[in-house]
Amino acid sequence: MITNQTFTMIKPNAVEKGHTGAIIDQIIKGGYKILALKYVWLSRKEAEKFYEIHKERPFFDELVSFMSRSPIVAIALEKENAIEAFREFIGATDPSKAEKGTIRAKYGESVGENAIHGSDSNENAQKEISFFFSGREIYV
Ligand code: IDP
Ligand code: MG
Repeated sequence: MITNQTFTMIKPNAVEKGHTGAIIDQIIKGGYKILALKYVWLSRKEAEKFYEIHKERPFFDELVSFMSRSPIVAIALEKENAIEAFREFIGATDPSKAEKGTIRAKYGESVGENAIHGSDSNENAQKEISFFFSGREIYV
């Protein structure tokens, strides 16, 4: 099991507002190594597929509409204990509850438009990385 990799997306609201560079800078300065990176406009179908695990949640439709409204930046990352470390690094799902200085506290606008994604398990991280990148595109 790979435990030193995670997956992130800079979400549409943060890309739209021009925060891509600042967020990538914060991630690199936080000690994460970029293994792969891509600028992508997800179709509605692709967003539905990516968030399949949330399809029964009441906010699924809102989430899919949001994530497919404009481009995102998909990034595979490496760090020791990557999953837990990165979720702490980005802050709580609800930006108003995220610790000061975290990416979600700085750039999140609401619980839905919370600026950035972070994988929640090693298994999901590998699925999410494979969703966006072929083996050829990952520089481990
Ligand atoms: P996480 O991204 O912190 O792991 P999850 O509960 O897995 O949070 O939810 C996935 C994504 O769905 C969130 O990052 C957020 O964009 C969106 N979301 C979560 N809860 C709500 C909600 O109550 N309303 C709208 N969107 C939500
Ligand atoms: Mg989650």
